[in-house]
Amino acid sequence: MSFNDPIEWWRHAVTYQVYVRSFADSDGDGIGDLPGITARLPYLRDLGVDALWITPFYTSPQHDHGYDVADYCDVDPLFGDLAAADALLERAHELGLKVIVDLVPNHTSDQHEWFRAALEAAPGSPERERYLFRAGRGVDGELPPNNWNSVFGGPAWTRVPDGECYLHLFDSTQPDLNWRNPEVGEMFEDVLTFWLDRGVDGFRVDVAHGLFKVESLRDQVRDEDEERRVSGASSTTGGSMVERTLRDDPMWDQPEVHDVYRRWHEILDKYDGDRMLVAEAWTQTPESMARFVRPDEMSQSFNFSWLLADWSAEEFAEVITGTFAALDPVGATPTWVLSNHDVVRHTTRYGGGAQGLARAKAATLTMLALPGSSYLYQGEELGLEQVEVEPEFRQDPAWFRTGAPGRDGCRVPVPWSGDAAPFGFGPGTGQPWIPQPAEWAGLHVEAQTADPESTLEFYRSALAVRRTFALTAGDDVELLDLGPDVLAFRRGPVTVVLNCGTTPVGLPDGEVLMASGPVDGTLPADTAVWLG
Ligand code: TEU
Repeated sequence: MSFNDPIEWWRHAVTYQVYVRSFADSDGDGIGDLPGITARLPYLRDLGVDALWITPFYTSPQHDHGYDVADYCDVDPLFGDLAAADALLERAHELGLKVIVDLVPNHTSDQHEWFRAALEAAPGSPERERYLFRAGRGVDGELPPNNWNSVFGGPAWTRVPDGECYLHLFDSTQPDLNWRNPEVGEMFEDVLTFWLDRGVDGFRVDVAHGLFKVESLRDQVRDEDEERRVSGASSTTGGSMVERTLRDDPMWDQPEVHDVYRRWHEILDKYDGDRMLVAEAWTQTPESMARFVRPDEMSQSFNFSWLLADWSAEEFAEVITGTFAALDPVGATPTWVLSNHDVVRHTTRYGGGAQGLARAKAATLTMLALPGSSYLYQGEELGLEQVEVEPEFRQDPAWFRTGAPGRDGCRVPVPWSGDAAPFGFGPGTGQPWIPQPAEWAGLHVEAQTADPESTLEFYRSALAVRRTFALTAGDDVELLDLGPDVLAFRRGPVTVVLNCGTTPVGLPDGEVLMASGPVDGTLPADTAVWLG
């Protein structure tokens, strides 16, 4: 369990994810924007994070809140303009914060000039070759070209008036690009250069595992088809070999994608200051995640395994050993994440209420002690829970395609101050795009600041204490056996103990550096501690 490469800033960074439309609104239209972020940068500096990742703010019809990009080299007027982006970068750098922006290379918006040209052009034209247009099946081409489904529900194909269909692994307003066409790669190299020249420190690469599809676009073999299961893959997890049955994924994680990241690595290398790439790749195994972070590819890949694990000391231990086992051979540093804009907030995943919050803080404290880089999602430092959003306010394309509630509940605008909504999210009384719960009056930044019992002050303290050892404690993690419901490990001088059971457990010797809840001699249930 170690990695020995020279220390670039991102290897040990804590990065705070800003969901742009829900962080801070400068102009009172109820939607967050770039000047809003800039005004709140001192808050992030004081929180103690090293970097921020900002979700897409480019020109977009906002069918998937910016993950449907119409112009990769401009700012949507909702969020500001290029001058506002430059001002944000300049202020962040003045404050010592790095800035990671989102790059969406798997698909464009249907309003991108390329897709509009493709619709106007004929089947077989060069314009259509930038996307994945195919004839439908069936007598009149009325059936989709294959059986793939959209991640957001329903078929992954939409038919255009001349009868051809185009592929969209997400919403029908997000047509997938044809990465086998060199024009596509050239376009994105220009986009990278455009933002690198403006001073961004890195890119979070959306759907990094999706760019290439199996060339034949063959059907996916599904469990319910009972035709074939792809099995036999195995992996070292928790020290033992376990059999895994993998999904057949002809649309994801194709080997060709790695050439793209090798080229991008070379582009970033031409710039100063350790610019970085972090993959959002929902791969099926830690081993496939590790392929994205080979030395000549990306810097990091989000490690979603903890986020997908249940509240269980055993599962958490498997996540840690599995992660190191996969990354060690490629020499990459791990990343850790518990919440983001696509998943139910971890307070709520762990049961909500007082227990959910206690567990969320305990998990966060445990994560922050591990070597590598951690990602926080806006609002988790306030202990916010997932919100039940009324149907009339839901905007997630998954909601429109399937009727499932979707992801809006973790995207409710951040409460900053005051007695009533918008809780300082924007000026005046203009309401945010999703209503904030009234009880957030007691949870906002102002209410929690300087209260030693608050979640916010817990995060501030934890990040401050982390700084005292993050760079010096080394990268070796030794798991300790303190009983079946306890996750315990030693990293250099720091011992970390997390009690996932229901009764208090005894603590090893050591001074309490930081605890996620009250500790006196023993460690209560749902609590974690750092001992020095
Ligand atoms: O998400 C990619 C993705 O695969 C997710 O949709 C994921 O499978 C799902 O949310 C798990 O719950 C990225 C962005 O993070 C997401 O917000 C976008 O909607 C999506 O890409 C399309 O660009």
